Amino acid sequence: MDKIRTPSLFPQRKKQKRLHPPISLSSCEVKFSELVIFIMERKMGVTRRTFLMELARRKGFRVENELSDSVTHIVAENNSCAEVLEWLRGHKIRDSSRFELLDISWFTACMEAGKPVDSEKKHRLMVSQILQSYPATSDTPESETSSFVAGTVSQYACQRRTTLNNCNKKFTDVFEILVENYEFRENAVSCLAFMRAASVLKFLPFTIVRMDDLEGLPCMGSEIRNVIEEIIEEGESSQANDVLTDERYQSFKLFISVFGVGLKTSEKWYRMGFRTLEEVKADKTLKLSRMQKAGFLYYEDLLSRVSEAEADAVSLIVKDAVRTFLPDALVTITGGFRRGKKIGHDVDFLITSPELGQEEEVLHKGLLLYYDLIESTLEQAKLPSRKVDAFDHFQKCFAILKLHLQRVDTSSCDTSKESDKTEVKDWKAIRVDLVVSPFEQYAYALLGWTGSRQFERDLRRYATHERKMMLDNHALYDKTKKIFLKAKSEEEIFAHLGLDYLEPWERNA
Ligand code: DCT
Ligand code: MG
Repeated sequence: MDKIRTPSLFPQRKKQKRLHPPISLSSCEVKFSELVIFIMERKMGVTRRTFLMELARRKGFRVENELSDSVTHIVAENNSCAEVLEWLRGHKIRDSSRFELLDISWFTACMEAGKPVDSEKKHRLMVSQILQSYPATSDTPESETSSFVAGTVSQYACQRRTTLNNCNKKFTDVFEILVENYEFRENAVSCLAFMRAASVLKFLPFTIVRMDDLEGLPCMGSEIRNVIEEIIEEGESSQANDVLTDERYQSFKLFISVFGVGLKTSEKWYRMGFRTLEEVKADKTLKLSRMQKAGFLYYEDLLSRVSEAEADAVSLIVKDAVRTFLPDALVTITGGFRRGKKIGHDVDFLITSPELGQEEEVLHKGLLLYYDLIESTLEQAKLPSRKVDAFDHFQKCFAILKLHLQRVDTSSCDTSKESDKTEVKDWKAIRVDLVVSPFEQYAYALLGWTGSRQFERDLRRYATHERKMMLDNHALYDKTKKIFLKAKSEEEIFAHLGLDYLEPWERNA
């Protein structure tokens, strides 16, 4: 219940008589400099707006006459979020994410309190996620803007437009630590619960500031709520802090940071008493796989993550190399970079061609520092796999590519004798995944390899539970009609599933 009685405090129609003498901005001391308010005149009128501005200034708030760059809070009365966004667009402002868009009820609460109050959900002008992150253009139909209703948030990530604009990072970062730890301890139930909850929080167009904000949202069980509550109240999670100092977590985290080391090997090394990578490397009796040897050899480079510029450079090389052998090949970047991420742990590619046959040649000698080729098992594939996390049957190659960096500036050391001996490393090892798909499965492969993982999981779960269909990276099977549904594009697959199309950058669940 909103207990604030707006009319009694601020008459909608102010009488001509001024309640207070006009106060100039300079005569009021700004007490709350952390926020800068702009009050919209639209539907409010000049007189009421002037009155409210003066009142706020007298109470120590900073209120701007114009919508300047410093404005942080926009207050509107009797305007929907869509109307405010439209008005902003009219003022050449396309990115509304730098403002809090608030109803007059928030302003009223501040005036009553005599200080800024946290904006609650009821105060915020909400809009669907797509418009929060990708401000509408003037030709976006009004119908696309809608109020945020928690009860309508789907439990499936494939029905939520999730961009990289995460308002709840402080919660999801903690959840990621807990998820990892549950993974290391093979607690699949809690692992999944926190992954799903993190995905819902990433979707929200606002920051959770109180427990009430969770009302109506899916995937918010008591285990999740307890963690959120502690973060709201204490600013941190004791559970996550415990995990971060846990010996098993720390060791596993180190071990899996080596390319080729998964949970099984980590478990083994931990049981053998190893706690650091130095200890592992020092044990000469240990048999490392080829992949793990490469992982240790290029450890620093692989740990340093891949930038967008590096991914672009790798993309050129891969396209060039692939087209040497398959001139009409289609090479598409997938994974995180296709979803708009600026950084990744690898670069993923999907390769197809109307005439396949020589795909092994993709493994251009001299280009790859390491590769592990996994032959296609397509002939074994029948119905789409029932397993949500199952591997597909495509021929794929987990590789490490030698990326030559721009010429390194050696001018400072070219006269010293020492420098002659110092080899300047002018390349970086980059993890690359190459997946080769038959032409007719390309759309399914692209959808499957674009991710995110949570998006893929929920897409399959949705197909199974809501549509009685089976989906994997190769095909979609309708169990009722007993037919495979063909698709030439991702859009067609979404349509087969009866889902609204989500762009790759809206799949960051
Ligand atoms: N994928 C999947 N299930 C898996 C592994 C991968 O659905 N078990 C899909 C989703 C993403 C894509 O393959 C590429 O995988 P990653 O490279 O691991 O993920 P990413 O989103 O590209 O993230 P990163 O930036 O860390 O590479
Ligand atoms: Mg990737």
